[in-house]
Amino acid sequence: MTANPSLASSTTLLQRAHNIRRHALRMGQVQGQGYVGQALGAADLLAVSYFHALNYKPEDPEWEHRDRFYLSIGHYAIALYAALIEAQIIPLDELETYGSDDSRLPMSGMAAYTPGMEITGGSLGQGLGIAVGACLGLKRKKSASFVYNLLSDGELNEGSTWEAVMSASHWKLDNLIAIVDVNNQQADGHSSEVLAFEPIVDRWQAFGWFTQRIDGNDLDALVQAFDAARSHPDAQPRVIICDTRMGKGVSFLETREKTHFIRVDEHEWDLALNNLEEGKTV
Ligand SMILES: Cc1ncc(C[n+]2csc(CCOP(=O)(O)OP(=O)(O)O)c2C)c(N)n1
Ligand SMILES: [Mg+2]
Repeated sequence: MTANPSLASSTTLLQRAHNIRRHALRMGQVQGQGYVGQALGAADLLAVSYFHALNYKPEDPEWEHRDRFYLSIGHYAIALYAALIEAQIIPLDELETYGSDDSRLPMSGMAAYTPGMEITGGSLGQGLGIAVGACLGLKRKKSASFVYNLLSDGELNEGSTWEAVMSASHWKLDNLIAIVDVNNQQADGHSSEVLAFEPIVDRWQAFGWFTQRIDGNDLDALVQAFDAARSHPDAQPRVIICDTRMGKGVSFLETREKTHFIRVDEHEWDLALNNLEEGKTV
């Protein structure tokens, strides 16, 4: 069931995810560079967040009763802008300003600049702690809103993340849904080699979280996991660990070795957009 019935439309989640990827590639093309691999990898979980799970009003991004989507990882801003554009919280033509002076879409996410960008990211490992505080506040207000926090596998290296993980179960925050994008990449190489994060499910469970692990590029699995996270009956926080593929949807980016920050030759952006269209299954 869609949390926000007003957003239910004939546009499928597959189409939404495809559009999110296209918007991200176009923004990458505008700047000639960017964290595009992450946006392509996270497009499916963003489509399910914004077109299945979250309750919000596109015309009123600060609506008090909205579900919050907190992006810990400021460098994933391009991914969130693409989703906010698809959700009509940001006008489509604004993507042409991405990363330029005076744009509302800076390369790192800034809450003060962008409608729908709830927190300022950048310093990794802060988002989940902010989400814990927000969940406590919402509970005091007897709000029915959920807080979603998208964090990266690189953020599992941060002690502050685990402090927040522990606090969330102490406070029985059943209004908190963490989504971990496990792309096994970070700036210095493969996440599992920089600092091993397995057994990731056992670890979150041991901290008292309702834990699911899925293929984060499988829309059906995402829908089921988001539904289960929302409806889970016990008074505990929820986490959805999503294994995703960097560059998903563009074959030559999927197989590229170093994808943390992508620079591609000018003509390759069109190739990437064409490749995305060719692989379209809707
Ligand atoms: C506290 C902190 N330490 C270091 C950095 C520098 N930094 C920026 S992105 C990044 C990689 C983080 O891993 P992840 O988010 O998993 O990378 P991705 O999947 O996007 O490649 C690092 C170390 C930072 N922003 N904040
Ligand atoms: Mg990563």
